[in-house]
Amino acid sequence: TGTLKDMNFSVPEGGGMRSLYQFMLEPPAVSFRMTGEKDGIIDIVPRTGVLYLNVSLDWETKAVHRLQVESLDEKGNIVKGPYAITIYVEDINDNPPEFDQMKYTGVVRQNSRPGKPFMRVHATDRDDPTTPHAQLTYSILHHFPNPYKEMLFQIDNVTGEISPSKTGSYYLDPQKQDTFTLVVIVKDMAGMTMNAFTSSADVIITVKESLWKAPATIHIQENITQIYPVNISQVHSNEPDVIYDLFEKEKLSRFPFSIDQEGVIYVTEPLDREEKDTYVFFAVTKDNKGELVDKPLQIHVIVEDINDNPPVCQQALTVIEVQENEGAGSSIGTLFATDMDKEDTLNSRLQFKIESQVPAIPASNLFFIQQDTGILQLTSRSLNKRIAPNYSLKVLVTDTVFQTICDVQIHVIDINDQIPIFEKSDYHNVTVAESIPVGTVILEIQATDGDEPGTGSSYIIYQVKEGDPNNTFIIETDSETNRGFVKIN
Ligand SMILES: [Ca+2]
Ligand SMILES: [Ca+2]
Ligand SMILES: [Ca+2]
Ligand SMILES: [Ca+2]
Repeated sequence: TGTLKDMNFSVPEGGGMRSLYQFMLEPPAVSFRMTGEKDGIIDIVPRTGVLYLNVSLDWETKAVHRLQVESLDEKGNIVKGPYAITIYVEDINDNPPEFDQMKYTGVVRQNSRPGKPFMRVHATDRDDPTTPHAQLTYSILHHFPNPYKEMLFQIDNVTGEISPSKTGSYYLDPQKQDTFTLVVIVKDMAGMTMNAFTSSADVIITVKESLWKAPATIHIQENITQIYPVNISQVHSNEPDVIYDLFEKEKLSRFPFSIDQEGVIYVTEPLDREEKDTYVFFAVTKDNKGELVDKPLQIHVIVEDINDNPPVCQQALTVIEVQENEGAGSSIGTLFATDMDKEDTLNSRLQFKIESQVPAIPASNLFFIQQDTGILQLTSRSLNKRIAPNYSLKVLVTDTVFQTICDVQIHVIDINDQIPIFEKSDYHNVTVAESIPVGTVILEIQATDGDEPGTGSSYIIYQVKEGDPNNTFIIETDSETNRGFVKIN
């Protein structure tokens, strides 16, 4: 009890009918009168001054009631007041949280990033949001079906956002299971007490195939003339608003591919198979902070060959020696040529043909070249050095698109009819120390040959005929002097 003055009260909601206070009558006052936000709940007994509630207060309806009280004399005139009486209603946890929907539906793509939300649930609680009574926390109660040890989905307990778990990011596969039902619950009191209220809702999740898939190997013909860049493929992220980029592993000085913000991949310039015939790189997606969104996809490009390289003579001039006594049909040598186009294809298949023979004596067709091997043969007659010591051939080498002329020179040399003769019949003894190093020359020997100098006919090959079963010695020939050097092998 107390005298009439301004007063504040703090009253918990609920609790039913009760009296809060009693004001004392001070003569000449004989009664009290209350006005303001009584709302049919709050009043004062005029003769006793008891301030009372006739039913419970409700925080959710009205959190503050502002009232005025005056005291009156016999005639009804105001003695004191009005005084301000303010009743603050204290919240109690008397409302369970409620989901906005009974049932939610969402779609998730296979291989989505773990923790990346694809949907959210939301609940409200009518209790005082500044108290734990309306502090909500979300969790997953059931997960149907639940085929792995860990759940495929997770929920952010504060925001209600649902995302694939690490397990889900790895295992979700619409081929195996394309629908899941989660029962999610929300608790108030931050879920911290047994007395918290709980509500639940169903979440139906559909799993869809990942859009983020590597395209099949891309085949690009080399050196195509068209307007670059040329669209060669496209990738699609599962996430909207990602930034597409290409990542090159090989660190090429020139990287001839690009990607646009729709995921379309381009080749930016003509490719040359003979320079590089395959490219491997990665398509990546990033968010606006530069973090990777999807796992990088490997892109594989094969450059297809076209016939864009002519045959090349292996030597500017191919020189072949032929002895006078070689018979008709003898193979006398091979013209070698190459082609940089893809091997074992028609683009690099070479064919040979003799275009001309100078001099054309005693006939113009003394030589024959095998069309597909380049092997040269004598046609029918043997050659005679007195008629012509040299012939020049022009050989056409073709890959059916390109042609190259290769020069061949034929040297006609004497018949190899002279035998080599040693200058001495006996070189006596040579004494060497047993520690002598390998390769040391221990003896020089000399023989001569009467055939044409500087040709194979007069070149002398020395061999140890007997007395050296273990090949302790070798003999090398100086090709200019025909001198032989006996060395330790
Ligand atoms: Ca509540
Ligand atoms: Ca309440
Ligand atoms: Ca070619
Ligand atoms: Ca080519």
